[in-house]
Amino acid sequence: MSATFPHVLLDALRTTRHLVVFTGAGVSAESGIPTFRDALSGLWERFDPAQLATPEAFAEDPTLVWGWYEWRRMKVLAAQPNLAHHAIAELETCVPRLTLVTQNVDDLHERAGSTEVIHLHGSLHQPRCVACSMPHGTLSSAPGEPEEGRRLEPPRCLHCGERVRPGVVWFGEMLPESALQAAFAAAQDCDCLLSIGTSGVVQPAAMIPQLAAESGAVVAHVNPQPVSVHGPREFSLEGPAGVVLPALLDAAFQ
Ligand code: BV8
Ligand code: ZN
Repeated sequence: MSATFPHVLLDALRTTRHLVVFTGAGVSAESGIPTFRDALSGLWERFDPAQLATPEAFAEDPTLVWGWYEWRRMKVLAAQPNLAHHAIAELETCVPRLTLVTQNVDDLHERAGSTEVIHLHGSLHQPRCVACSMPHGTLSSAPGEPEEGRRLEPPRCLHCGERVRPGVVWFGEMLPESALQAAFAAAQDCDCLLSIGTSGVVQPAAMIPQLAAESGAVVAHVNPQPVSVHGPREFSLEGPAGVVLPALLDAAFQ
């Protein structure tokens, strides 16, 4: 993609002291991981994700919710990081300081080589006891056949016998305080922020790009859909992250 990028953005990347990269489900789309809205395809399509990703849903129907998360976890195990994840990992070597903040619960950033990843919404790979919160480490690590729509009985905590739950932040649950504070601090300190593959719907994560813009940072959104921008230092780069990000790195650093 020999696209031209705004000079304000290229200059900001070349001279940044502290860059924040903020990602949503769209950065994993080209790895074949359905975005949150698409995640309810097939047999789950009759459910609303915001209804299924809640403590109430798990309490009411643990086998349905656990089956959905195990299907998603198997898809992540079978997936590979895409060119966007690799470009973000490479960005770490191009700038003095990069803070990566993700809303995603997959580990594709880590598998692409990103060294520090702030997970605002937890991880599919950190199940814990619903009662005593003890981490449950013995989930199968082989990507099985992700059977869509299959109910699964969650394992039992080895410490207290209660059910194990996914290690994600559900709707209505607080985000991990330290992760949120670190993300807010980075957004207020940075001089450039790339927001990649997010619909900017879910709070409080969606505040991150706004905080950066209000602190004077240059902000660019990477999304196949146009993102509404405000002012001369905010940009919407339309296209898939796996195409736009490698081109942006080439334009800025080659
Ligand atoms: C909280 C983990 C406060 C789970 C997720 C009523 C009741 C209760 C709460 C609320 C309420 N109303 C509002 C709220 C707050 C609520 C909220 O924001 N709701 C929304 C729906 C309005 N927030 C919360 O509940 C949060 N907690 O507020 O607690 C509180 C206060 C006091 C006491 C107690 C609590 C917790 C929110 C965290 C929820 N967990 N994930 C799981 O994954 O199962 S959020 C989940 O959805 C994802 O993590 C993601 O962040 C979000 C959106 O998912 P998607 O839409 O799929 O992804 P994304 O937004 O990233 O969109 C995809 C984008 O990619 C699109 O724009 C698309 O165009 C683009 N794209 C596609 N392909 C590509 C691409 N981009 C680039 N390249 C491509 N190739
Ligand atoms: Zn327990």
